[in-house]
Amino acid sequence: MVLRDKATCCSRVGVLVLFDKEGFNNMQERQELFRRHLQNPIIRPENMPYPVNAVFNPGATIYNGKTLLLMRVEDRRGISHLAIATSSDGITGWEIYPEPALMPDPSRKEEEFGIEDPRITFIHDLDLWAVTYTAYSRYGPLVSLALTKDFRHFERVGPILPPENKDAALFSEKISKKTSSYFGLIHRPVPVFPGAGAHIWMAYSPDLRHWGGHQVIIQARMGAWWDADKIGIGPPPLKTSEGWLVLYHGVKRTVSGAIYRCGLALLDIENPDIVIARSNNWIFAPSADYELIGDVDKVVFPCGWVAAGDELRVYYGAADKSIGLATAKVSELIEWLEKDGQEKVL
Ligand code: BMA
Repeated sequence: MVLRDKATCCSRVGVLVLFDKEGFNNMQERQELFRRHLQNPIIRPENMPYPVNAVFNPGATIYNGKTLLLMRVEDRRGISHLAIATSSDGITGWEIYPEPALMPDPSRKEEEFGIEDPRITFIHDLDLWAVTYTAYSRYGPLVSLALTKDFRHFERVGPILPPENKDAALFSEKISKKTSSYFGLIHRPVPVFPGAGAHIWMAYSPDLRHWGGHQVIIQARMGAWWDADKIGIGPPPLKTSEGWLVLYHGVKRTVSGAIYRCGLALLDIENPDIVIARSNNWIFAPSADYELIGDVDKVVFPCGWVAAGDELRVYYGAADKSIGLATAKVSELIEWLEKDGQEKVL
């Protein structure tokens, strides 16, 4: 029998390396292709410089050479705003700005109950960052947009898609269609039509303000599937040599509540309406204590990732309470998707 001593990461018979030198757990997660950081959750409510209930679901980007997280912070009324944390290596030494970055605007009806779940995209053509987020109005949640060049001043464009709609993320580059090129947006409307389902849609715009060309690109599956109840994009699509890589969450309702897990899809680089592959199995699911137990149990909810070459750092909300970090290799994800992904699912 191999006796493991977890504290020293060694077995008494031979050597069993549980953790690699950067402190990521190498066992088990292999199967899911994501490696959680040992110090997860990397940011918790008690790390905030003012009292909050939860800090979770962050957007992510590189700004001024540092990793910047735009985090959803839920205050002790239950209303969310956005706050910033930065780190030189994207893993440790997080510095949290003393003041919130973006508060719900009291003059905007659509932000009455807060602003949530930001996704950050650097738009090359405009040389600025676009932040899509959920504005929580009494008429339902909708998609709003803000633009920034420095993460201190934000130009609020306001609502770009009416309720109920959330989980929206922009493409970093314009997409050519016939004679013109357009900004691309993935979003997730929820129709009231019975049985219509909550699927991932594509939309296009000439100016980031007016959106059309809406169509379903990835459907929630049915029955017992892990992504049968509803699906929504996580971080903005990542441009790779094989296509736009999409990490999306899928929800399954059970008698003990919903489970939020993640899967992958690959969209055609020229025409992202075309799904090249989509995972059958989920690749990331709640399993650590901080993902299983929180304000909403059994939730992993990524909204941001940062790629450095092949290395991908994924930032996710854990059980609607804190922020986790997991890493993956882009090449491994695509290789796996080629094996596990069924082609053309619609
Ligand atoms: C979704 C969003 C997320 C949240 C998740 C799990 O609908 O509201 O902000 O993390 O549910 O509660």
